[in-house]
Amino acid sequence: MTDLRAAALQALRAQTIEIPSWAFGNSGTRFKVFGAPGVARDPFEKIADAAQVHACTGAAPRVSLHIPWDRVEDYGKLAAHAADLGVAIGAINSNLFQDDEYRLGSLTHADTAIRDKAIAHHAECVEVMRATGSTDLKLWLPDGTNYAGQDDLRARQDRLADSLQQIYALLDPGHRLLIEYKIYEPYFYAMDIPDWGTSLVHCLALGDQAQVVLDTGHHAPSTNIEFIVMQLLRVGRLGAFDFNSRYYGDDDLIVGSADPFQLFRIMNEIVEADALRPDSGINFMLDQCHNIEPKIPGQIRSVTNVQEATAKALLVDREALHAAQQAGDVLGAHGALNDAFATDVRPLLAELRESAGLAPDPYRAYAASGYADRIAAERTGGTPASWGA
Ligand code: LRH
Ligand code: MN
Ligand code: MN
Repeated sequence: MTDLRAAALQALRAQTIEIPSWAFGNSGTRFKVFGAPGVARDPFEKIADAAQVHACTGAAPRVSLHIPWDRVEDYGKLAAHAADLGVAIGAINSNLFQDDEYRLGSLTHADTAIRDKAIAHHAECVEVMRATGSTDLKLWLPDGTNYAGQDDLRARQDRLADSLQQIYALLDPGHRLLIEYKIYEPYFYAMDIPDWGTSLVHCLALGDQAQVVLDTGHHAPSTNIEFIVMQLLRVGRLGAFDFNSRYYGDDDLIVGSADPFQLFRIMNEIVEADALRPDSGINFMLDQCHNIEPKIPGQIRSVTNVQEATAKALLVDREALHAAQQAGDVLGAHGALNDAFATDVRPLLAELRESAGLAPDPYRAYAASGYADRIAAERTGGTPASWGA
């Protein structure tokens, strides 16, 4: 147990979680966006808030950007600002869902001029990557159809494959194209990348620099997500997670809040495949919005929830687990997982933070920092950033 604990501490020390800039803007549902005091007004302030999450947790050193929401004149300046605050720019997310021309599709559109526009947007994103030092281009395709027969499903896949080839050709050697899938929304009959199989088929056709992104909120209820994790790991194509929690659909709630056991099972597959190592290439990102709760503490809670699930997965007695599996001991094997899941890992994580010179409880450390009052007083005037701008 002491060996396991020491190994867990070492692995946790190396774990990083990437946080999204859009978590720091005002967000809501289609019914209401609630404003929050001190909310960031521009990408520079979003990065400053993200840096607070890193300062308190020591585990969130990168921030994902979303273009055009985080469009600025000088990306070099934005990256330097991030570096000054101790964080770096992570994945660059493209946006294919807010232009009128995309009503019937973007990368799948029958009109070449509209497809070209959508491809050109990715050229802009690759320029942002070059200017900021980012290596991940993340593409979520919002395209789809609402009615059977509305369009030719197969022709749409062919047009998509062609568009993706053109985007892939824009990448530099150290870059990756991360392709995200989603079962439904904004279209409801057929999304053009509805599932991991479709993402994977396109990635395999593109080449080694293309990888799948698994957003935990993008599946049908009762989907076994850890099975997908295992399968993508087997074929070396799990590029990243978009972590969040869901009860119904794409709820974007705090990861680990709805079903901590599911998060543990996911992290268990990661640990089992030895894919927690920073060089495994898996980007553990959050994709969340904080509609009613305060945003910076919401991100801190998310990071600590991922850390707790990871710590539990690291504490699984794998020798006992494998021996029970081999012996056909159903409940013994299940029990090995349950024992780890039932462990209170908060003292271990407190020890991890203290050994790095941090406060043991990042949530309290943030509350005591006075940052929330400071930004509420300082960030007057200007337009608060919102999820979509
Ligand atoms: C789509 C999605 C995708 C977007 C983000 C804002 O639902 O998960 O990752 O880029 O939300
Ligand atoms: Mn996502
Ligand atoms: Mn989503």
